[in-house]
Amino acid sequence: MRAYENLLFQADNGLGIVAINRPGALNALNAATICELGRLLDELSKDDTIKAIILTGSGEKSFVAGADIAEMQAMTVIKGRNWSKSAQAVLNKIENLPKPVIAAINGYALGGGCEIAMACDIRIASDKAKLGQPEVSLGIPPGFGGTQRLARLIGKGRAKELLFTGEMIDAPEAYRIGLVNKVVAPEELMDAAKAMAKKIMSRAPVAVQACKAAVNEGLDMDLDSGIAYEAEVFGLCFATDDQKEGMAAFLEKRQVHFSGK
Ligand code: DAK
Repeated sequence: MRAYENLLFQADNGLGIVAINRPGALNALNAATICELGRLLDELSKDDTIKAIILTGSGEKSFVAGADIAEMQAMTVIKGRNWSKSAQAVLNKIENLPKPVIAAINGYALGGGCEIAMACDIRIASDKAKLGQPEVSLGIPPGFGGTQRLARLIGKGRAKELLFTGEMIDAPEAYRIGLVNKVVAPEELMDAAKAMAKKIMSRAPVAVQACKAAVNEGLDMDLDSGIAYEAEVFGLCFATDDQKEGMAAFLEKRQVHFSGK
């Protein structure tokens, strides 16, 4: 694994733990960090020893406080467009990674930070976390897919309220409206994220991958097409050893041992 300037990486028994690490800027995303994150995700995607990923922010105060405003302010149109394209590609990478990605939201998840959390499969937040899309206060709309993913996650009306007001909400409110899956005490955050990842890692990896693909692809289709897509991935799983093992273990009343094949 290469060294990264603005990311910390740790492998823990098949779990890849990635922390965005720009302590002087509350982990705000500059172009270099986005670029590093893209490279690390490519490596993790190909690394068969890594089965699931936790994405968090380093320190106690912030997950990611958004895109780096100082860097953005000075952007030219061309630089802005290039940055926009590479940044959106990185979020798509998270969303489409063939492995589960859990966001452990340890503090501020604002603007691009909230958007990066929404690109993850599951969000667990510390009860100190604050989430929001404050871009309208800076004269811009969200640019990392926030208008799209937020509305899909919490519905049109609530998404518009958060987007139009730019207000931050606390973790219990984020849980109430379905923006995060779970809220825990700050000192329990990483354990809760690891427990969730380990539970998922104990299931058949190809089946989990099939669920991820079917939910992601299906949400962009009409119901009939989504159901047809589900039938395809369902059928494909009958070509795996894990389908045979899973069903045999149930019928033989023994513990299951998935190979990931
Ligand atoms: N960018 C750069 N620096 C930041 C930052 C940010 N987003 N957030 C915080 N910092 C820096 C502060 O400037 C400060 O630096 P120093 O003054 O110490 O050098 C340091 O981090 C500590 O911050 P504060 O002193 O402000 O800390 P407080 O506890 O008082 O306040 C806060 C914490 C999170 C409430 C506050 O820092 C804040 O409001 N930060 C900005 C939050 C924000 O507006 N985020 C949204 C940014 S816009 C795009 C894709 C995505 C985007 C845009 C385009 N394309 C693909 C085109 C995304 C846009 C955004 O995310």
